[in-house]
Amino acid sequence: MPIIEQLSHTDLERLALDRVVPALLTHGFYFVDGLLGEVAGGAVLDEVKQMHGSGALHDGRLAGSAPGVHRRSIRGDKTAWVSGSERGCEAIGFLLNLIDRLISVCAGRLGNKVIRERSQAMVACYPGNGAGYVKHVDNPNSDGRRLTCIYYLNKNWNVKEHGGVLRIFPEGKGYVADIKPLFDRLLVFWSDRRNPHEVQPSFSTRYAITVWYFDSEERAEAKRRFKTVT
Ligand code: AKG
Repeated sequence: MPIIEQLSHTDLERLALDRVVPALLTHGFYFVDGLLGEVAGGAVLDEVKQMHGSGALHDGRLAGSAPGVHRRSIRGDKTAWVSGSERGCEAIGFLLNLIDRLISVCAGRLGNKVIRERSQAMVACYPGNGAGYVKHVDNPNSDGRRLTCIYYLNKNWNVKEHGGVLRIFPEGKGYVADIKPLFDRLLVFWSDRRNPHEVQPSFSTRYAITVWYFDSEERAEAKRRFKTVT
């Protein structure tokens, strides 16, 4: 049964405390399938397709790359940033609210960091032309991002044909984790150097929505640093 149809506060707590928190503390990442179910997940997908179709997605941003480096050789996605309260983003707003609730239950159990705020949501599309995103760390230099949450939206995804695997290289572990970008799957992982990752070349249109939750102290410090630099 889709999780959303049975998701009382107790169920959400159980998911957070019995599954997400232990997996994060042990392995550094966790994914859950069937988060919203067919109907609500489908509504999110429709909104994302609508955004894509209307030209709202643009080339993904590159943080501090060397001059002359071709953006598409690093990341080939198209993105847009939304709060979830925009017209036409109601289902995305519903998804974000659910992820917020889940992470707020986890937050107090993930060490002594205060995790309260998050970024806007990044809606991303790899257009299926073989583009991916080279190996990188979301937060290599203490910009405040603590947790990365990615919700995937791809029905009938066949890795052999479509590629698009997210490969995580957990720091100091002798294995990699290959995550398929499957419809209605939510992935959570530490945003820092513990989880270098790459998106392998994608040969079909690949949609995802990402949010980052902040360590309040590190975020405030990063903002102070940024102000003194500019
Ligand atoms: C990023 O946007 O930083 C990614 O690594 C994308 C991950 C994914 O879509 O699986």
